Amino acid sequence: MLPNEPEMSDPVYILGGGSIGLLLATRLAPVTDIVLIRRPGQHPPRCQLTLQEGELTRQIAVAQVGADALAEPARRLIVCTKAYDALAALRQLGARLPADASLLLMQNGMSSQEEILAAFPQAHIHAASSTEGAYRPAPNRVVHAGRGITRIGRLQGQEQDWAKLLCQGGLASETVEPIRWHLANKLRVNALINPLTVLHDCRNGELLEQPAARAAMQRLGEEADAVLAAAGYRFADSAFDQACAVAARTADNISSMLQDARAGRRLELDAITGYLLQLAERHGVAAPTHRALYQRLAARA
Ligand code: KPL
Repeated sequence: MLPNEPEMSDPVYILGGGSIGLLLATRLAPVTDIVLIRRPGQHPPRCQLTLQEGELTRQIAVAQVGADALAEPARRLIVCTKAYDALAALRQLGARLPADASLLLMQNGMSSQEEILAAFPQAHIHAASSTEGAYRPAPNRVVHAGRGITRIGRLQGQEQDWAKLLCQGGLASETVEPIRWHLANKLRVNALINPLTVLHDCRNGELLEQPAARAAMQRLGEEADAVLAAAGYRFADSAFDQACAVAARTADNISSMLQDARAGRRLELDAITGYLLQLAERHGVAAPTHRALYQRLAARA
């Protein structure tokens, strides 16, 4: 083992107590030592979390600490904040985040991963693209609404078997290569579905039924195909076909962006549409429909 390499006996810290943070905390606590890092402030040393899946409900006790009160270095850390909070939340850990920590990034979109790679050049960084469906109806309660798969791959540093850990916790997970392709594949789906569900205030499946929404999805798809192809990504299907398939499969879902909009939270617009627009600019490809949608939703926020 290298001098500061994390040991499997190091606790796994989970940064962020949103739906994915609570899902991972409740699934992993029975198989490893977990510490949930909450917002700065006073928190009792343990919390009782409730995990609900269908009719089944389980109570799981998990250690917790405020981000400003961490006593030990977080050598293995799963980052579960919103994309726009991820870098600031990591910086807030200060000296409690060793330079060579092992990080697993769970964020949507593709912008926060790039920022974190640049800010922590010595860290061992993996990213995940997950299709698990979860929501948090109360601060200590998570509903595992839809089983999915979490694909994990290395972005920088040494390989770590995060997928094995998730599998031990009962979550389907696999190691993939290259993870950037999987992130881009999810990005194109999110860029076609999520902002439109906010604009039309509708469930994913309704996008397929409303002619105006479907036509917008098609235009967004053509632009996304051109941008991602210019950036070097190759896919067997079009963004439109892929997004239609996902919208049909998740027809009853309220997209994560619409959930944020309804709860009055900031939208992950920069990480998704904003990132696609950055790529478009970098490669000189026009993406007027994405730009108009970005401007409309940014103004609304
Ligand atoms: O990832 C999603 C999201 O809501 O963010 C989709 C795939 C659109 C499912 O709702």
